[in-house]
Amino acid sequence: MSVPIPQPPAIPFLGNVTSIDKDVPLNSYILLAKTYGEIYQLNMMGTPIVSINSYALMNEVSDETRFRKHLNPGLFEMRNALGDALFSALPDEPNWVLAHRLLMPAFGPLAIKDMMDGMRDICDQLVLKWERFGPQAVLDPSADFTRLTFDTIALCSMSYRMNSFYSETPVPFITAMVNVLLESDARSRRTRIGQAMHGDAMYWRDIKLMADIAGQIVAEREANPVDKKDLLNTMLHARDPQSGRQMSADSISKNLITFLVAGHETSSGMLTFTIYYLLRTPEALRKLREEVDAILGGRPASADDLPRMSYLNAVLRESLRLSPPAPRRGVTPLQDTTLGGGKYFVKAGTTIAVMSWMVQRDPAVWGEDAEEFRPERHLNGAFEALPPNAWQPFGFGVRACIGRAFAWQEVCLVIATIIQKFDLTFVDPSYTLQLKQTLTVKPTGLHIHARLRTDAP
Ligand code: MNH
Repeated sequence: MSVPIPQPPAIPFLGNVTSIDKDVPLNSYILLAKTYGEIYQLNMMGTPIVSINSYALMNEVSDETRFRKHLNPGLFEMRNALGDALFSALPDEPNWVLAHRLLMPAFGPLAIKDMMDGMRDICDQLVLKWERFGPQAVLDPSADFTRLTFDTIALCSMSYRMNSFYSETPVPFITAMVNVLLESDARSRRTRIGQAMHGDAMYWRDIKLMADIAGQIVAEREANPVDKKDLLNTMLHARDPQSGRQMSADSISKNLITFLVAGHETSSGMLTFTIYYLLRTPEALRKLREEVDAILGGRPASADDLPRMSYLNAVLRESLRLSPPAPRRGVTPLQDTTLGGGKYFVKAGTTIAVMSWMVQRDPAVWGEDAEEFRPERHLNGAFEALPPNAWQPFGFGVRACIGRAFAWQEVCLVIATIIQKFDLTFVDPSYTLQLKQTLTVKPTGLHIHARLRTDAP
């Protein structure tokens, strides 16, 4: 027998929309999960959204025979900018199938190793900046990591220099992107009349600005061809052996923008969360430094060094467990179904929000200290021995992250290099984690000092 899914009190017409925090929706979802438990349902202006918060339920929906990716309303609005490119495509859209098949190899293990020089180039720019600013400077790691990840994806996948480190304020693409992300989400929460009264000229102008920059990158490559199997050349020239199809100009533009957006926001959040957790946990910072010094000594990290740093890898796994920068994903049942062993009925097509932020703190998997940052829990084969689908910061199945290996190598390199070079401290030792949310979440208000180490090997 199924039981009703718990639902917070709703008001007529708008439903639960007004009870969700406008700036940081995640904070509301965390509170709701603490109040209602493993599952609850919201009514968003007439549309039901089911949120799931336990390992058991996430594991159940991680099954492509019963469930597939579903765009939540905010992501659906992002199609205004990203169309049917990889991230925002509907299930099985033809351009997704083509782009997925052609572009996966551009982010495979061999291709990623070849990107090491580009990654180091940008990482050195960050190190030089922090070194030159000196130990008194108040650094904003989130802003500098955004410069770093944005420049890295553009250089490594398109051989294009954004030069964000030479700009005091965010470069125009970033400003337009943040506006479009926020506005897409806001649009999804407005009524049709509310939207009609709310002008959208700036929204469409920002979308055009992003498309213009994509056009410029393509035009420069076409005027100056290079002999390289990077993402851009693959998009421009690869042909699907099965269908003989090539990507259209529109699909190239939308995917290029997608890679610039998806390729930096999350990795930048991951870097900032990791620095936060390390500063909060001196014991982990000390162990990490010991490992970095033992494996690298004073020399620059190579691509082969990074996987050998087991404590570093455990730190990153733990950072993504507690604070996945993409804190939820959407799925929907292919047919009317039940969840929780027959307990909860869910109609085909219903939006289910998988709250990985909550699930990855489920004591059933992680124990009573689930809320603590403890990299040791992933060491000595423990990570590999986790129950299936317990750790999902990169999503699941055919629609999982295409940039996972890229992000991992980039973040390993940057954290190892920073720890090798600097002593870091909080500017405000009483800082507690505050979140900022667009499509992804990252810490806000975090400031640090970086002093060159005097005890470096
Ligand atoms: Mn990434 C999909 C998280 C780095 C490009 N990414 C996803 C999904 C998650 C995710 C979760 C699945 C979303 C969903 O189910 O709706 N991504 C991350 C995290 C990092 C990350 C936590 C870094 C940390 N992603 C990157 C990088 C790139 C990238 C770097 C580009 C190089 N991600 C993508 C693309 C998709 C995606 C493209 C969509 C894939 C698809 O649907 O086919």
